[in-house]
Amino acid sequence: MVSLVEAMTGDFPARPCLVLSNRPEAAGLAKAAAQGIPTEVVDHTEYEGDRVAYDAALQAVLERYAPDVVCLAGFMRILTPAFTALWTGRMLNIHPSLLPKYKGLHTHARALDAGDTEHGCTVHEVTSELDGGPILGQAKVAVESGDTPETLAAKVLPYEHQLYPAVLRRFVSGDKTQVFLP
Ligand code: NHR
Repeated sequence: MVSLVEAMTGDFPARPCLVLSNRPEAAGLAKAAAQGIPTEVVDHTEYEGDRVAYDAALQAVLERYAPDVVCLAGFMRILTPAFTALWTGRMLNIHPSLLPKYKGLHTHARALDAGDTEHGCTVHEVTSELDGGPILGQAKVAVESGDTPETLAAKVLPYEHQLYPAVLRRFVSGDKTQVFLP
């Protein structure tokens, strides 16, 4: 999130209008506020597992800020099909694997367990299919002997910070061709 916000200056064809979290304690909220960006929280624990009601509350907040594009960045609540349908073609996510490999959680451990020699991250459009929307960009890293889920996560993270702004820049310019890094 911070990498996206920091990229959105000068000739970047977008500006941040809101940082929204499901967790009141999320560190990103204070970081966004420090940059002068409005913040909101919609706390999923107040919805007792009612995902439809939760997503309706998210939508109500988003409508007040009227973003053109929503970027998920570490947002860990599965979104309902009714909600994703409202944002088709306008919502992106960054996922820590080379999709279509390892949709869902614990991606670094799964890449290691599979003996993969390369791993990375993917920016994709969000659809009702979890981590299954159109791929907009990927960055690859080599898996080395001795890597653990933690070292692999630390290797992928800087690429996430590079890839997401690069994809967003292209995407908001109307260009959906894929970005590949390095
Ligand atoms: N929602 C839809 N409909 N489609 C996608 O592609 C989505 C999505 C919501 C989040 C991010 C994704 C990731 O980058 C994302 C993509 C959370 C889970 C998950 O299992 C899975 C994938 C992603 C994010 N969430 C659990 C849940 O019950 C909670 C897990 C937790 O709190 O740690 O929502 O990986």
